[in-house]
Amino acid sequence: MTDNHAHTPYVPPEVWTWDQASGGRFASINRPVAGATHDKDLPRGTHPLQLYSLGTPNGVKVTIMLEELLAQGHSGAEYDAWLIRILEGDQFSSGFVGVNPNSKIPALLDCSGPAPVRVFESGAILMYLAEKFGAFLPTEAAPRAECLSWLFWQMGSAPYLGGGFGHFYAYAPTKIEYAINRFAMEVKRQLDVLDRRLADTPFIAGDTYTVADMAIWPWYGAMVKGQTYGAGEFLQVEAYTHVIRWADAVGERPAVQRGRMVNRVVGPLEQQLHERHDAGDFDTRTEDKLNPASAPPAPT
Ligand SMILES: N[C@@H](CCC(=O)N[C@@H](CS)C(=O)NCC(=O)O)C(=O)O
Repeated sequence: MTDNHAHTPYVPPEVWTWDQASGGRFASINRPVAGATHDKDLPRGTHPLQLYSLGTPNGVKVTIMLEELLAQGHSGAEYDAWLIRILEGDQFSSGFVGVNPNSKIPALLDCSGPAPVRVFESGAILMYLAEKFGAFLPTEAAPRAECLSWLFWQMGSAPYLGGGFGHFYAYAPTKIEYAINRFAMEVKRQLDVLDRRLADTPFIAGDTYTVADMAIWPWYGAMVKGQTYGAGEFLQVEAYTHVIRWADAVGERPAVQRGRMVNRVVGPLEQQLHERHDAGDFDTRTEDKLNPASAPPAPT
């Protein structure tokens, strides 16, 4: 008798039920309900802005913005960046859910006013900070519309790159040709959108560097540099030469290099700064903290 089970086509039942084990790599955190799983307050530092995040592309957008604001001299953008380990379920604490009912990083608490202001969704955080400090978002109607169009383009498009292509190409427990084809096509189309745009303008929104670049770079900049899902060759990313030129230019900015390190828990240790509470933290690398013997001698 042959086992045909693996080849039986899936027919959705009348009513969907949750089979946690089918969640693959993210089975431990994915669930079909919202809300907190445990009672725990968030830590609170001394700076006006409290960021609860992780160094994923969505998290990095915000730490780049904060580092850019500080580099421009906006001292009100001083921040504490706390690490939220999503694979361990930190995003389901009562404190985190209070700042983001959607339980996803990044989440920001602005404590500079009489009452704390919570902001969630990376695009909303970028816009909030841009408006608060009057930076990296044009104020005139036409360039502002262009910038916000690209910012919202990113928010709508990246889930096809991450949740669609990345999930089915790299993480799904089985390789499903239909799903990979569908999302590979969409990601290539999106990269072509950017490539055509960047053939005409140095930055995404035009002549100046804005929140649109900060939002798009961690996703699509990493993609064309072959750093995402091991899919550089599969998607032939070297074809998007204008995106690569822009990705390199953005990646050279010192604030981008700092922002990329914050709350980062993967890759070379010298590029990880698990929490950031002071501008000087960048000088004391995570590696030095984990292994004090490797740290340079303290200045006398
Ligand atoms: N649209 C959201 C997406 C945020 C998001 O997907 N965050 C992921 C990490 S990159 C997360 O926190 N996942 C945890 C979970 O799904 O439980 C944003 O841009 O802020």
